[in-house]
Amino acid sequence: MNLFTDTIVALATPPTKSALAIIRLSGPQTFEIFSSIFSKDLRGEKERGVHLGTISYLGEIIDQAIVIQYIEPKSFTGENLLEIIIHGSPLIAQQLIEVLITKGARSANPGEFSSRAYLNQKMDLVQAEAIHDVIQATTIEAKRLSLLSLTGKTSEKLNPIRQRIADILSLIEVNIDYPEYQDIEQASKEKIIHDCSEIVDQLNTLIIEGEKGRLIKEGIKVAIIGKPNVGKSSLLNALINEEKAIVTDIAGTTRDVVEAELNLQGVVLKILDTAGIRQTENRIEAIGISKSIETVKQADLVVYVLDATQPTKFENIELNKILETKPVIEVFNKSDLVAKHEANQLYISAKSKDIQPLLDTMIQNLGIQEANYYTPSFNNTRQLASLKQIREYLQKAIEDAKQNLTTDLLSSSLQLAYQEMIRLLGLEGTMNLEGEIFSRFCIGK
Ligand SMILES: Nc1nc2c(ncn2[C@@H]2O[C@H](COP(=O)(O)OP(=O)(O)O)[C@@H](O)[C@H]2O)c(=O)[nH]1
Ligand SMILES: [Mg+2]
Repeated sequence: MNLFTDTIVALATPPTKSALAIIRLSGPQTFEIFSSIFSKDLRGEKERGVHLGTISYLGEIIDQAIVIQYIEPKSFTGENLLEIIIHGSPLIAQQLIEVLITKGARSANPGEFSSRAYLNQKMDLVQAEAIHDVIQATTIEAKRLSLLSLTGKTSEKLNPIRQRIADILSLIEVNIDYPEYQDIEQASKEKIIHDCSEIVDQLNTLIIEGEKGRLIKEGIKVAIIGKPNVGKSSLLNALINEEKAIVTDIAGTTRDVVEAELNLQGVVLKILDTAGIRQTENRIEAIGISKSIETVKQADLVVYVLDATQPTKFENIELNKILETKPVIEVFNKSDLVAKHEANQLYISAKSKDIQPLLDTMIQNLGIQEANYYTPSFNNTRQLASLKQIREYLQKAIEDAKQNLTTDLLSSSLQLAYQEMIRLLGLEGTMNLEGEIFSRFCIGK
């Protein structure tokens, strides 16, 4: 079953001094290569096991090691695989890898163990992508979502949809290929419209869940903007509870964008404090202001700070245009200085760190519910683009059915939807439409 004829080796742990290090060796010659330098012959083993022994080469002991032996196909890569646990010295690791290469292994490329796992069908593409995400996650919530994908829970969510598309397609195929079988339900256009619409609804849900998952996984950029001296830098400091940005009563103090990170209920917010917007003759300040505008362009969410004692907005045509395209939260700062609060306005005092109303609004704005932290979701750009593509094919099928076009045409849109679903999971080589359709009908000859 194995696709690869070469055996690869790599250090699986960081190349620094530590208690232990792990070297992975995978491929058809794994046991042969390793047994030639190990005190125990692992070639005849039939079961997964752990072995303690000595590794030596040309009369020199390299290290004492514990070796976990995995026998194909029951391993991460689906191949014969060893995880060699040695003492955590970069020198030993280097020496051992060199000897393994001398003995016939090849240095693995980045991600090659995972790609072998995928190509040997130990996991689909969504699972393979999640390995990287699990390692990269900086919050428990992001890690949890990635683990759901890694264990296949996300991929499973496509099964019912895929089967339904195949159901509709088989119905159409049967009607095209075997018109004489009267007892088989006629694939009426109404039924196609009805079923496809239901699938589109399910896809909509998956897409919304995926977008939320993406926020949890990747975080969002929040730009704090406003006129000079309204308290933007004070707000950044209050948000992260640290005196990171310089706060003064001199307008025009902040000139470069100041960044800080905040974990807001599991979502990483990258907060960007910007230079206040106003007309200025000062060249350095002017550069700061154009940087503010660039920052707003990149932001996913904008917090527009106004001074509650004189809540006037800045005039900047370019920036105002950009703001029309962004979610903006308007907030009145320095609430401690005003007695009267306008209705329906958000009041905070950055100076006294009284900013809870803003935090609540930000959470609302993200639209993330408790359930999103536990819902498996297709949450990277590739996966979301693929879901949207599937939805587009189905919408096309619905449109064509409504216009009473031929079932051939509907069939081709649905087939494209099905293929895209397989592409999303990266299962092009293993799954095919014909197999799925014709396995469900027993039509005789
Ligand atoms: N009373 C009061 N003063 C504030 C508040 N927030 C900021 N300030 C003051 O307003 C001035 C400008 O603050 P700063 O954060 O530098 O404003 P920025 O120019 O918008 O970044 C400073 O003197 C702050 O102490 C607030 O909530 N209440
Ligand atoms: Mg400032």
